[in-house]
Amino acid sequence: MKRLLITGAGGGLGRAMRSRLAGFAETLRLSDIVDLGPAGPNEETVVCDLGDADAVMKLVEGCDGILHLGGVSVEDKFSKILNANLLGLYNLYEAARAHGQPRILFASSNHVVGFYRQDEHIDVKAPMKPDGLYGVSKCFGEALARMYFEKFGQETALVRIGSCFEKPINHRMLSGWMSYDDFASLIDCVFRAPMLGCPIIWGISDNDSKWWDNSHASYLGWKPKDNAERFRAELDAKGRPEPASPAAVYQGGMFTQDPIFAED
Ligand code: NAI
Ligand code: 15L
Repeated sequence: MKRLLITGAGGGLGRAMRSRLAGFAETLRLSDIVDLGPAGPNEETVVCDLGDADAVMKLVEGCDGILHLGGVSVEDKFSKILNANLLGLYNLYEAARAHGQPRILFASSNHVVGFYRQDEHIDVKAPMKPDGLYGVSKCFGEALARMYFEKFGQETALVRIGSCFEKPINHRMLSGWMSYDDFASLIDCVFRAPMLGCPIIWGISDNDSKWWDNSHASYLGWKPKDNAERFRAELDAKGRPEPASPAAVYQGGMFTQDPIFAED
């Protein structure tokens, strides 16, 4: 690939992928609303608000692929979610349509199904049950991507990331954790696949405990290697959550308890 755009490059996943994807494309175009520091070899940095349509149009020009990580990543005021996750996503897809439809990996979230219980096993046919406005914005993102696929053939991988951190930090993440290395290998599979389409993919490692079934996406050849189970003893030593606590009941955990945040 000549040029891969990474939005949200200043965030947790963006920083973790920046180093892992260094050799993935001739040029990495890194973008965020925050300063990204000096560009390294083969890097370009662009400060850009996803809500700014003209800026996003320029940002996408000349890119062969887009790793879309940018946006509000937890529950927040609707105005913030509206700008970054709804308007921002529309701007991105319109820019992609204008610039040759580069393949997109959209960082969706487990919070589109956060109100399923942890004793339920679901696949991608399960109706959405978002657990807050943030989750709703990811439902919007998935629907928008699907519309651009059906109408224009724009390919997108809709990756419902569970919890992608260095390691799982609570018992809930023993099921939803995805290691950074497994995410990097998923990105590789998504952008190298001869045909992608618009699949929903659960972004999880090969954890012993699983709520989500990825068998429909086996054509991508993604084989996650890590397993959250090796952290169980460490987490047990810190104490288990109360069985009736939302952290132990819902797939979305404590996100199910967030209020609708008031605007200023
Ligand atoms: P993060 O919050 O660390 O990074 C998001 C980045 O987006 C930030 O650097 C922020 O400055 C940028 N951003 C926010 N509003 C923006 C705007 N209006 N214009 C341009 N950039 C803007 O989040 P993280 O953990 O790196 O997640 C990356 C993506 O993956 C997010 O879309 C998140 O919703 C999604 N995700 C992450 C999960 C995880 O476990 N890390 C789980 C599920 C989904
Ligand atoms: C998400 O969607 C968030 O972006 C991330 O910060 C985590 O909270 C993750 O879900 C999770 O559910 O653990």
